[in-house]
Amino acid sequence: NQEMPNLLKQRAELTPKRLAIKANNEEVTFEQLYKRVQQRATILSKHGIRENQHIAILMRNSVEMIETIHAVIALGAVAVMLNVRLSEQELAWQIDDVEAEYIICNREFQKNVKVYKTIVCEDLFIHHVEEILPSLSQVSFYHDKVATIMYTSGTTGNPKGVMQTYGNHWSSAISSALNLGLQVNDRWLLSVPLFHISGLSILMRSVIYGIGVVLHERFDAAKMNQAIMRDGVTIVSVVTTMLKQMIEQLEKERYPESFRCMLVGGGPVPEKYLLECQEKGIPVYQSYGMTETASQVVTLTPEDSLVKIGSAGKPLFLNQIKIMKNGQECQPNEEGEIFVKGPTITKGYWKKEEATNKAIKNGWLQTGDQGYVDEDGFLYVLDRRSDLIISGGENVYPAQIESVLLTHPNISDAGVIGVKDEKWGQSPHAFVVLKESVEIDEIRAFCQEKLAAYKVPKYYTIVDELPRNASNKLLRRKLKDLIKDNHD
Ligand code: S0N
Ligand code: AMP
Ligand code: MG
Ligand code: MG
Ligand code: MG
Repeated sequence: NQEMPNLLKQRAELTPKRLAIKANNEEVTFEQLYKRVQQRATILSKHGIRENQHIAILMRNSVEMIETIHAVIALGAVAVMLNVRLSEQELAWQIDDVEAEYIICNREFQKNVKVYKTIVCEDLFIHHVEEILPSLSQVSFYHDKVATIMYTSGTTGNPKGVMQTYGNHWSSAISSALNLGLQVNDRWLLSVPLFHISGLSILMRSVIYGIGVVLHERFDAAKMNQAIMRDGVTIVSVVTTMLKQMIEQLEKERYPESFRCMLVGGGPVPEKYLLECQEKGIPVYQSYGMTETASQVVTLTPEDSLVKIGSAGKPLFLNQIKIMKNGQECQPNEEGEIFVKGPTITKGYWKKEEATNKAIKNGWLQTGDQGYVDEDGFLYVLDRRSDLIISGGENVYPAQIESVLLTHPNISDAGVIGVKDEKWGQSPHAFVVLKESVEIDEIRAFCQEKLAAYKVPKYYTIVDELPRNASNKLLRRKLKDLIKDNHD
C-alpha cells in the first residue's frame, strides 16, 4: 500500500506557472489553484470537515467545484460525487447509504437536500483566510485509500457506491497517457460532468500530467467547437449525444491540426458518427470504460481508428479483458460477457461486500456488458442489454422505473425498455397494466416527482398484460416487438 504525496501540492511545486484551469475569462495556474485549495480546505475544516469523513458534493461544473473537490481531498476526506440531475428521493437514498457527514452544494440545489447538513458553496469562500491549517501537511495518501465514491445502479436493486482509490485514479491517468501520449501543451476540454468519472478523470489527469483543463460549465456544442478552434484544446471527452451535436454544428469548418483526440465513451457510438468524423478529419477515439474502472480501460489507438472502425480498441496498458460464456472463455469473434482486470478496477462497493464479491472474482470485474474480441484482439461492445438504457450518457435502469410505476395506485404491472432516440441515443418507454383508468400525464407527473428527468419515460403504452415467462420474469425483449414499427 504505497504512500503518495498530495498530488496537487506536488504538481504546484513542479510546474507552478503552468495553466491548471481556463474557465470563462478566468485563468488559474497550478500554484494559484493549490493556494486556493489550501484556503478552502482551511475553511471547510472550520466547518467541521475531518479526515476520513464522507463529504458529498452536489455541484455544477465550475472552478469552485474543482477547488472543492481538491479541498475535500486535501483534508483526507472522501469526496462523494452526487449527480445534480437526481430527484430529492434519489439523492436522499445515496446520502443515507454513504453516511455523508456534510453536503457541499450550490445554492440552487440546497432545496433538494434540505434535511441534511449542507454547506452552501456560494456562502463559504467569500472571506480571505490568513492562516492555513497546519495539519494539512500531515494528511497521508495511499494507493489503497478511497479518494472518491460515485453511485451506479445495477440491474436490480438499489444504486451502489463505487469506491475509487488514489491508486485507481493514478493508474487510470497513467494508462491513458501511455496510449494517447502526452504533450506539454495539451489542454483537455472538460464539459462532461465532474460528478461522473468521465469528468473527474480529466481533473485527475490534469494534475498528474501538469496540463490545463478548459472548463465549460454547461454543454454547448458551438462553444465546444469554438474552444477547439481558439482555446488551444488538444483533447476532448464526449458522449455520443454531444459528439453528434458538435459535428452537426461544425458544418464546413475543420478543427486545427493541434486538436488530436476526440475521446468518446460512456455508451454505444453508432458507426455513422464515426464515419462522419473521418470525413471531417476529426481524430475520434472510441473507448470503453465505466465508473468501476475509473474511466477508460479499452481505447482504440490512433493507428487503428480507420481499420477497426466500430471497435472500442484494445485494453490500455496493464489492463486485461476476456469474454466469457457459460463459465468458458470465448473464442475470437464469439459473443459473451466482458470481464476486465487491472489496477483501475474499484476495490468494491461501499458496505456491499456480497455485491462486491459477486462482481469481482480473482480481480476480474464482471461488467454485465456483451461483446466480442476479434482475431486481432479488438473489443466490440454489443448493444444487447435490455436491462440498461443509456440516455445521453446517463444510465437508466428499467427495474428502478418499473418499481416507481408499481407504487402508483392505479397501476398493477409495469415494464420499461429503451427505444431509439435521435437526440439521446435511447429513451425509456413504459408499458403499464392499469387497475383503474388514469391519464398518462398523471403517470408522467408521478414519475417526475420521484425520478431524475432523464429517467422519466418519454412514451407510454397501456397493455392488458406483460409478457412474462413461467417463473414470472418480465421478458423485456418481447416488449420491443410490440412497438417495433413505432420507433424504427
Ligand atoms: C448530454 C448532456 C450534455 C445534455 O445536457 P444539456 O444539453 O446540458 O441539458 P440541460 O440543458 O441540462 O437540460 C435540457 C433538457 O435535457 C434533459 N436532459 C439532460 N441530459 C439528459 C440525458 N442525458 N438524457 C435525457 N434527457 C436529458 C434535461 O432533463 C432537460 O429536460 P427538460 O427541458 O425537460 O427539463 C448531459 O446529459 C451530459 O453531460 N451527459 C454526459 C454524461 C456523462 O458524462 N456520462 C458518462 C458516464 N460514464 C462514465 O463516466 C464512464 C466512461 C468514461 O469515463 C468516459 C466517457 C466519455 C468520454 C471519456 C470517458 C473516459 O473514459 O475518460
Ligand atoms: P457507467 O455505469 O455510467 O460508468 O457506464 C458504464 C457503461 O456504459 C458500461 O457498463 C457500458 O454498458 C456502457 N459503455 C461504456 N462505453 C461503451 C462503449 N464504447 N460502447 C457501448 N457501451 C459502452
Ligand atoms: Mg454501471
Ligand atoms: Mg443546456
Ligand atoms: Mg453511463
